[in-house]
Amino acid sequence: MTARERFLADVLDGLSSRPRTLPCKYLYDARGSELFEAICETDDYYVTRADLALHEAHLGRISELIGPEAHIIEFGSGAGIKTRKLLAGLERPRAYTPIEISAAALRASERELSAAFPDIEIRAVRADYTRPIAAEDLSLDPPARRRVVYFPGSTISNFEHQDATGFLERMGRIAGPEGGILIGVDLLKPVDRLIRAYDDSEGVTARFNLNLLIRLRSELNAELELDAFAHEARFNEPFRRIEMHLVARRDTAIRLGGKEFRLTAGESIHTENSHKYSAPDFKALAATAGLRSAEVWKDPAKLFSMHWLVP
Ligand code: AVI
Repeated sequence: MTARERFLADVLDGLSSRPRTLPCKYLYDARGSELFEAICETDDYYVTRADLALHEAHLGRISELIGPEAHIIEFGSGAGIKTRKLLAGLERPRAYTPIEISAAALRASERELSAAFPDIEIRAVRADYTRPIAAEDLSLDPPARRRVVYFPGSTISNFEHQDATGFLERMGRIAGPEGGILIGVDLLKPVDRLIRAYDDSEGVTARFNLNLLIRLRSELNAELELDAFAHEARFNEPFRRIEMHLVARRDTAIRLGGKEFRLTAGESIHTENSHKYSAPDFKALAATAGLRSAEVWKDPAKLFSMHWLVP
């Protein structure tokens, strides 16, 4: 199956189901990734700034825990400022492996980090980190003293609990018995603050969400009226998560792949979940994956957390 066929099959599947859904991974084409970066710059989306402030506040202790000559394996491209801070703050890191599906992002990360850290072996792996990674892609000869899986930014929030457990288990296997996982997790907080972060006043998150419909038109030849949909951020109390929806402003239809999907006014297409965890909630989730949260840090404003998970 080609990537386009997979995309079409997933969209047909999601639009046929009730409630209607679209997988959040399709939010991140080149334009979507640009818009996500713009979201991180908005005043309302506090996550990225809080994550950075956390790194600044606790890097000394993080470095002490990780110790010298570690192999840092990042799930994601890692050219960002947090990775640089981490690598600069560690004691003689042995190697750094970014795992990233986008060849362009991976090349940029490899180029920039090799220039910034000439003494660290940079071993980029082009792969979808949500799927199993070949063991030989991660092995070093001789092996590093310890492996650390690094996953900042709270992307774990976008996984359903069951998938998050499976993903954490896989990270645990990669880190191994001597290793650890350094993972960013956005904290539960008052709903109005969360809604503002996912429906920012500049409208960037709205454009990010609506970009998914633009993709359906340009890549799958869908017929739809873009102005018939509005971005909405909702807090789902029982699931403790922010949900992004595309809500029909009026009765409308989407036609694609020989099918017609009729939406009545107010009906929504659910496009993303972002789960929010208190520190004990995330500890409990990690425990379901056989991992112990040995230390938790928060940024000075207590908006964001990072856990050090060990087997
Ligand atoms: C990538 N991820 C951690 C973001 C989040 O906060 O859940 C995605 C996002 N969606 C809308 N705004 C940000």
